[in-house]
Amino acid sequence: MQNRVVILADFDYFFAQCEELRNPILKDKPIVVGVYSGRTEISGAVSTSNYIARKYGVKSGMPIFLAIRKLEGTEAVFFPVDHEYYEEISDRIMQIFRNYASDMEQVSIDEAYLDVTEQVQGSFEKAKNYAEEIKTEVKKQVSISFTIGVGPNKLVAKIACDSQKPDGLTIITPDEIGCFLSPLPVDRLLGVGKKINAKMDSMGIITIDDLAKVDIQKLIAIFGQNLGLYFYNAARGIDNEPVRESGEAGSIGRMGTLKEDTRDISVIMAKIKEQIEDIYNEFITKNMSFRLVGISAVMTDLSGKSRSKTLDKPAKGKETIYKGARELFEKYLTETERPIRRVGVKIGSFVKEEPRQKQITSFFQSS
Ligand code: DGT
Ligand code: CA
Ligand code: CA
Repeated sequence: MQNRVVILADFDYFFAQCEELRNPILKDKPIVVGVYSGRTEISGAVSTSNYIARKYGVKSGMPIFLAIRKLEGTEAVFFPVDHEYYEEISDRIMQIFRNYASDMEQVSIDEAYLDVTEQVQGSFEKAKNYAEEIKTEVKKQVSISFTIGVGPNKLVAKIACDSQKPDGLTIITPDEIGCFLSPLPVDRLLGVGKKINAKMDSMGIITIDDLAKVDIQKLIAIFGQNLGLYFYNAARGIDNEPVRESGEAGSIGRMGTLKEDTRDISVIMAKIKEQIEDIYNEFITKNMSFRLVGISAVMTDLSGKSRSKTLDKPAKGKETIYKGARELFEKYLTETERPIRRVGVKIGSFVKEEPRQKQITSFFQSS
């Protein structure tokens, strides 16, 4: 079998970079984005900050008053989190990613895996140019920088990505996995949180190489069958999890900008119809039915709304998506007077005809 080529893209200092994008004049100043609890003007926590603010010691999760103290005497600017705006930018980038990958799995608002095996014919050399091309295209269209990790699977791509930020590009070929992983601390592996890290520490397991030297029976005895086996493989950079579109959200959706702002249902549905074609092509490969149809709309002031409906029984047809989306848009248009700029449609609540394969992430729920 040909080896896979998997990319993980992680947007740099994402919320703060979005604020830079909308206020370019602030680019050279420390920028902090925070969740304000509202009790006092400065109570709350730092969500993220740009790299200039990080130089002064600002970190995610830190109380805002502490960030203010660290940035005293600078021209630092503070923003409240504007999730809708960040999501809008994230959606635009994810949409571009889709054109570059056979499969894309969005992990969070600022992270996605891309399976590009076919696009680069399994070649890591080609993957380097390809990754650069994606970065350039996103910079051109959205002006956001991000970091890419490339590896033969998701596990290696993720650790590669984390190893050099911001605006990084790290490629780990199958031959390099051993040297790359060995010296890293075990908590760089997904699934090694505080508790497990402490446990491993007490067993003298500090690096991934230490972990790779532990007997599989011992790992299973200590961490259980699933997790033990996972650690055994992870320490060797083995991971067969596919890049799958439905991801955590368990839905397939598309979002796009209308040619012009409108409230005309036929214009909206023409766009939605294109998106349904796309969604449907992806959906039929899954051997599943869906129970949910949803729409979203972004208005001219960039405010956004979503609506969805649950079907009486699981469905498989394109027409059902179209009919459901049309119903939802018709109803939605009676609720607002503003023109719509962007529209999207999704299906979800999948019911599979065969039992689902257990996903790695389900092992971690108890840790
Ligand atoms: P990076 O990737 O190191 O350049 O920086 P970010 O800011 O993109 O960090 P990342 O990828 O860990 O997180 C993505 C977004 O999630 C980030 O822009 C804000 C949010 N976030 C991260 N950590 C925290 C946190 O501790 N609290 C809150 N409220 N939000 C967070
Ligand atoms: Ca990030
Ligand atoms: Ca991230």
